[in-house]
Amino acid sequence: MARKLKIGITCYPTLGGSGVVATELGKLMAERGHEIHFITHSIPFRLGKFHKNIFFHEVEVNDYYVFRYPPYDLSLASKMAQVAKMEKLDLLHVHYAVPHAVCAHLAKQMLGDGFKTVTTLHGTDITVLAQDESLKDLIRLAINQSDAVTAVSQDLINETRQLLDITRPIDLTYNFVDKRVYYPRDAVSLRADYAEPHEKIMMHISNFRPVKRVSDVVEIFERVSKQLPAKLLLVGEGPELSKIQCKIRQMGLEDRVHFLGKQEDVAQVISMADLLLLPSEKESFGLVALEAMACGVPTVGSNAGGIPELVTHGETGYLCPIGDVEGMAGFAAQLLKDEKLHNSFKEACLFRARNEFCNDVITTQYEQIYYRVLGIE
Ligand code: U5P
Repeated sequence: MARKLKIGITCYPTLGGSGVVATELGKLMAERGHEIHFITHSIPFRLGKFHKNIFFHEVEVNDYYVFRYPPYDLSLASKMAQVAKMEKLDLLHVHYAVPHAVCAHLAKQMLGDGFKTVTTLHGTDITVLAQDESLKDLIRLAINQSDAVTAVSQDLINETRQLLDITRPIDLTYNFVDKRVYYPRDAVSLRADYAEPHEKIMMHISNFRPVKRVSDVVEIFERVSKQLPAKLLLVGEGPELSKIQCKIRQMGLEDRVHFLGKQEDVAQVISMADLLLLPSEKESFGLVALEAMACGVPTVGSNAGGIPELVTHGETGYLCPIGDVEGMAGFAAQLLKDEKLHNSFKEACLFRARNEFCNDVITTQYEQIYYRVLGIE
């Protein structure tokens, strides 16, 4: 049996796909007997209950008065090196290239070449930051200096190569969900709080950023609700929320739309839905579509970024070009009107989530990458 590792993990500990996946991965690695050290500015959201193999090291930033901007990146790099030395870490796995991979590179300089780093690209770090010419060279350096680089979709790998002119190998490691948490939950009584038994529930879950095109969600819903009795549940919060509330009032849809705010138990909430809407402009993976899939809920959305790698058009959902609200509404209505079709999509969702994106499969892939960079067979 291969030896147990001591792994440092740095991620954005707040809500958002990359932080969720990094935290879940740490928990799963700890269950496999590895020792996990989170090095972040606050305790990761979703870390949950105590685990004897998980430790948390807080990065404290010195805000000495001469600093116009407190140097978080330098504090993080120093903390990484300090924890690596003190805890005898085998490697550091950082999620997000900027600034985490850059800090890991600095830490490596302090520790010597024997220390290994793995970087996972989650999307925004490449798709947004790499467009900024002033950061391009720095991101390229961080990626090239990592001992292994992974990305959460083939689309993101292609984009990274194209935008940053990167030729080094990048492993494809899809995001995953824990099948012990994400499965179809009993939601009969919860559903009754929001919809009549004959009504269908459509749902959207996001951070309400412009890139999620929540306005399209409302447009799609309005078209569908002209064809069949339906309710829309909106979960999460973010900058576009008040604009969306306003739009819903203007369209006279208030009595058919419910705002649930930020929710922690997404598996329970999503189990109420008959359909998830994800019409994003850009999506490197689309974690909520996977969470929905694992709970037996098909997705209707856009074919942006990595979504087509996750949602199989005509089997586990339907995808249309970005902004094609007519097309998405047509497919959504078709699926919601036909119970037999809906059931077959539900079965296909459960099968695909369990087989392709399950925690066991993806955790093993990451573990193999760790052993590979450490030269352990
Ligand atoms: N999320 C929540 N609660 C919310 C809204 C979102 O836990 O109220 C989670 C989603 O379930 C998903 C992540 O795991 O945040 C968002 O992923 P992404 O859309 O940033 O990829």
